Amino acid sequence: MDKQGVFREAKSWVLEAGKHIRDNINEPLHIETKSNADDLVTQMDQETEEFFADRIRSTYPSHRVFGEEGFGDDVRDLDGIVWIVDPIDGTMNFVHQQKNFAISIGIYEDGIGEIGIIYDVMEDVLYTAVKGEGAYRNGEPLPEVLKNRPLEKSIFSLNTTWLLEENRRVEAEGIRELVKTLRSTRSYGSAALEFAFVAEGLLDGYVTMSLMPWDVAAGKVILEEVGGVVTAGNGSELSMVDRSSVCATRANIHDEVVKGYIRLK
Ligand code: 2AM
Ligand code: CA
Ligand code: CA
Ligand code: CA
Repeated sequence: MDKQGVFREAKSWVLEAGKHIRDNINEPLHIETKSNADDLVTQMDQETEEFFADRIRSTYPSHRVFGEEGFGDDVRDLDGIVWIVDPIDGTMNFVHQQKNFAISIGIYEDGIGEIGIIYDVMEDVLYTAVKGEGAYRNGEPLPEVLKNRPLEKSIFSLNTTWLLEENRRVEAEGIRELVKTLRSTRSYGSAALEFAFVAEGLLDGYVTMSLMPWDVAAGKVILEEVGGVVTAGNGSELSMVDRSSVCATRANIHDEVVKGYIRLK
């Protein structure tokens, strides 16, 4: 793959799609629900994914598209070049807040994350990485994330769902212990932005129990470029084809979090 060429093209499409969303942010929304009443999708999610699928297919006919809203291909493996696309990550924020959402695109070649792009649309902040070439925020290099900060002085992003006893995926007691150990927690409602904030050093970690490949594909490439570690909640390799738990942190605390606090059900 001509990584620089594909990266330039992808970046320009992301900025174009983001501008379209910004320009239409006050237009009435067509909102539908998916798996349940709180699982929202809008026409803008669908239009944006269709925009990427059309551009990718006409420019790179051999590449495949793996997207949340169904305009891509039926992807079950990562052979060849696959664009993993979340047209709007944080749809609930998009609907309720008209901010705090992102476009997320990860481009993988034979399972290796080569390009990551996360665009905070309303803030006009673009996080990018090409594997082996560092991560950037609006074109400025991001430094390696701090290596020596202990868990007791760390801030993690964490959804309160995982503190509820009845959740299906993780032992809540372990997560409560984690909350007690940490300095504090935050919850932003956009997995892609939560990855970007860890890469930027605003957060020290992001732990969550149920994400899809399009939530994490770009964030993994970006965070790994600044020395972060990204795995499933049990420390195993993160799946880029199936739903997974996620532990994404600075390197020095990753093992401690996975082994000491996250007990998957
Ligand atoms: P979305 O807005 O693209 O759906 C909110 O905590 C985060 O979880 C967002 O990144 C959101 O992405 C994602 N999310 C929402 N519903 C989800 C689901 N059913 N499975 C996996 N991720 C989900
Ligand atoms: Ca969704
Ligand atoms: Ca998402
Ligand atoms: Ca989405």
